[in-house]
Amino acid sequence: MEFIIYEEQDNIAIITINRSRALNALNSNVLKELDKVLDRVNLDRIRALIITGSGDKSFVAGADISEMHKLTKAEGEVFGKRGNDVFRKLETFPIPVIAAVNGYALGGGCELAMSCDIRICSENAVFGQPETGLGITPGFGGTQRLARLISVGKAKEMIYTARNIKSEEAYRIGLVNGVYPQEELMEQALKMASNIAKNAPIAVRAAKKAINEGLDADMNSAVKIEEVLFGSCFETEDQQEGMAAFLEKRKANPFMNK
Ligand code: DAK
Repeated sequence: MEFIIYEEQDNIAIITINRSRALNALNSNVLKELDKVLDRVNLDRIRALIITGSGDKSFVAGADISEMHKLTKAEGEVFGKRGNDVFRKLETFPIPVIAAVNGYALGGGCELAMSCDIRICSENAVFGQPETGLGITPGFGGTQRLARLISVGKAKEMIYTARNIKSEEAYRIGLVNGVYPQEELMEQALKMASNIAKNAPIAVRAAKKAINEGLDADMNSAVKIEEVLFGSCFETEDQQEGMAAFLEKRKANPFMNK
């Protein structure tokens, strides 16, 4: 792949968007490669995924403006669909995804981070949806996910004014879970991923599905979604081992994803 670096550390996968000459901006090829690499993650073995950008300046500086500026309405829709499809794949990816935002996360970059389950960032990170200043709306889910993740008023302010925010503000408004010096960011992302990976994978995946699907439903349907997913964890080897270890006052054996 030209624009994606894929690595594994034990049961954690790391995807790096690597197009540093354009601050990792997303063109059609980057989106295609991202889509492909997600299909290659071995979900029997990998328990958490980290997404980051190459270098120490930018996570992703948005969709590629040089590719977008000449699009027709029909082509714009195709480009928007390509981004939306891959971001939705990420959002519904069976295992947790952490965005390690190592610099600019603008436009499509902010939208990519918001498609992940959890965001942490470096001190120099900058978030924003600058699209209205370019004559377009956010097109990879930004109008929807930002308004769901932070307050509706704050999301509208960020999108209407196209004002970027720095890492401290992103933390204060709940867009990111933590801010770290650049050199500690990956270490912190890996630490969080390992803390996830040590828990029962079937339970973690069911929890992700319950939270995501429940947020799209009314409360009566949402608790039913939870009931079914809760039930699905029983009779698994990991549930039996986890509970037996508690009752026998011993440390549980590593979970087997069974
Ligand atoms: N696209 C293309 N190239 C980009 C880019 C981008 N988004 N961001 C940076 N680059 C390129 C620059 O053109 C420059 O290339 P060269 O001139 O060296 O060839 C190189 O990266 C370094 O950038 P700068 O020289 O500008 O670096 P600075 O440190 O001075 O500034 C910056 C960094 C991030 C503040 C600045 O580059 C910047 O403002 N970049 C654009 C950020 C931005 O506006 N991003 C949002 C893009 S709009 C839709 C689908 C998708 C979308 C919308 C609708 N539908 C189909 C409905 C999504 C839209 C967006 O994401």
